[in-house]
Amino acid sequence: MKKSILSLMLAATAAMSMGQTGRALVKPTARQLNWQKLETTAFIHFTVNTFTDKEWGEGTESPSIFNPTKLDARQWVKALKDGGFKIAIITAKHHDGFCLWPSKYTNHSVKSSPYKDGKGDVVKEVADACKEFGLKFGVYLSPWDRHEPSYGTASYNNYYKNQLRELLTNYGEIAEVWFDGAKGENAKDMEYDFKGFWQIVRELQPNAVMFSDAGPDVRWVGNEAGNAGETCWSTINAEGLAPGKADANYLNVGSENGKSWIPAETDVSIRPGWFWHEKENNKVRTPSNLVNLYYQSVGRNSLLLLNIPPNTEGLFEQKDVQNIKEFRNILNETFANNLVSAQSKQLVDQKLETAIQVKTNNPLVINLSKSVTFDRISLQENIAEGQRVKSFKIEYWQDGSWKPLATSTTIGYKRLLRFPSVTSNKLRLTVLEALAPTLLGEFGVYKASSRE
Ligand code: FUL
Repeated sequence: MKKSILSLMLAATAAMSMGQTGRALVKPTARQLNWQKLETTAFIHFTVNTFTDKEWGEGTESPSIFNPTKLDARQWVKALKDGGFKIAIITAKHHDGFCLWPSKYTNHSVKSSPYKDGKGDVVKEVADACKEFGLKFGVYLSPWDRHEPSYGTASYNNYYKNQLRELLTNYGEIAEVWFDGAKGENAKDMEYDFKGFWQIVRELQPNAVMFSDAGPDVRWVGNEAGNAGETCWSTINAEGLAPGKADANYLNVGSENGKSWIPAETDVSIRPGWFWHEKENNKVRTPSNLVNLYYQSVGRNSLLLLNIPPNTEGLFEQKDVQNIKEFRNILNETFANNLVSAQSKQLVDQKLETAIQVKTNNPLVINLSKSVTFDRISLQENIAEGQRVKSFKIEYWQDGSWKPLATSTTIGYKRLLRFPSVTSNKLRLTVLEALAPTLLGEFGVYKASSRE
């Protein structure tokens, strides 16, 4: 294409996306947008720790202890499917260095274990089950490795890259790669070649999102308690951030001035630990506790990454299975019936792209189907065009006047509001501050399930 036409087109696109501050709005890539819409994804923490009752292995564990005699990855993935989770991410290698697949580059793996007489491949079993049940598949490969002798030398980066290549070439489509920044205080000094790692992922799995404290695609939410920031921007300034070296409070909230689109992922476990411990069998989060996590993550412009750990037999416990199923049933019940009038077609068609433009300080009236009782509101921006809303309020019509209902900050992909029931036939939304005119993609009004 001629250079001048190209630059004209680029200038036009930039002008359309200009925020009120005169800065261009930052937007997600297609892979980030697709990932955000998944809402709920799952972690599966499983390794030698499951058998030693530890959270962090030492790296000295003998592979002979890894013997899950009833392992059934189909049971895991079927349970996740019933729980409405869209990706399953397996800890292919945790900090102890034990590999759940028969890596060519070490003997510290399933191939030296009694599991299937050393012929098993847990990563493959999970990948295959995901294909069967229609889930996406992801891998966690810990950079910190307490077993591998080359750890602490430059050649460890090659070891890690080789393993990454194995995982990214032999198991089909990978939706997410998890780069954990955790590292023990007494760990050997080691400069990881993250740039090199990330390049391999882009080359071998261009649709996969990469998670780390600093992105490049998805960032840590800053805690493991299931709490995205009340205000949560998908944009941050990533300069100076690195996996394991980021300010947790900053990651929790993000920044309206952020130059990079790196949305927050909320990772949290269904139990106190990430790995299975018998003593935690009576500490499994209840369905309503899990529903609360959904409000605190997805409902604050983040994504829920819930961990469910298999036990020493290689199975999810029944309690965990039941609770994630019930979690989904409750959400389905709460969000089954949008009470907004069907006349507001663009706001109820479940398509973010068909958005309504809302000017700041210009109330938008939303009619309900009739006079109804409700206690939940869901708002969504068309984030394909950036995240814009800084604050807004909602009022409801009662006895001939507008009454305050809720005031809140960011919306982004989704904002869920909970409040005591009110009865009304119309609402109005006023955007109080925004980086550019709001593109309101969806608006939902609901009466929560009594089981919440
Ligand atoms: C942390 C790890 O140290 C935990 O063991 C767990 O894997 C969690 C998801 O990330 O950084």
